Amino acid sequence: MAFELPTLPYAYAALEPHIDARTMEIHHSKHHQAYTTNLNNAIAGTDMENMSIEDILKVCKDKPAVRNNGGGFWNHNLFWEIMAPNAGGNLSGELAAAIDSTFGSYEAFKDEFAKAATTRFGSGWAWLCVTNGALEICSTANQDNPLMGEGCNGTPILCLDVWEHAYYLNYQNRRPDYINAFFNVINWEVVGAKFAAAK
Ligand code: MN3
Repeated sequence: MAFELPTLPYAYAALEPHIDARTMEIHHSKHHQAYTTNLNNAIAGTDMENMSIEDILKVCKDKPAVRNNGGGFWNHNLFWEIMAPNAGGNLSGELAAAIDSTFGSYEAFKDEFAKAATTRFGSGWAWLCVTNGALEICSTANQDNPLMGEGCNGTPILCLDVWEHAYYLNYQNRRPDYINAFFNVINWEVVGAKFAAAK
């Protein structure tokens, strides 16, 4: 049972002008495909072949090929899912209330998440997690993620890829501009459902 590259739930151009079509195409069809293929190769013939990806992430820390490619596979699955065209801004309900009570306001949450994404040195991810029922922001290096016990060690409900391959074609060295644009494509409906399930 091999892992498969998921089909994007929208067209490559759907997130423009915030994330350009060429970046999306290369990111999904080349980068994410490579993580998927290399994960399958790394677990072939091992006990991990019949495990869920979440279970694999819990036990792969001393297996670099599985850690890097399993993380890459899982992280991008979440990343595509929590974005949508014409999204952003529609934050309401339980998650909105939790963001207000945890961070003070949506703007304060935005600042803290952007700071985690901006200050991650080199390649990695920024996360919003549910840790013991509470919201928490963190970042991780490379393709590590909180399910491995890295960062805030909780259940990720929102993530942002800050590897250069995620933004360099359109934004070059301007990572803060890419981070700012990301808030226009967050699918809060999906993130809210993940919050409800995780807390
Ligand atoms: Mn990536």
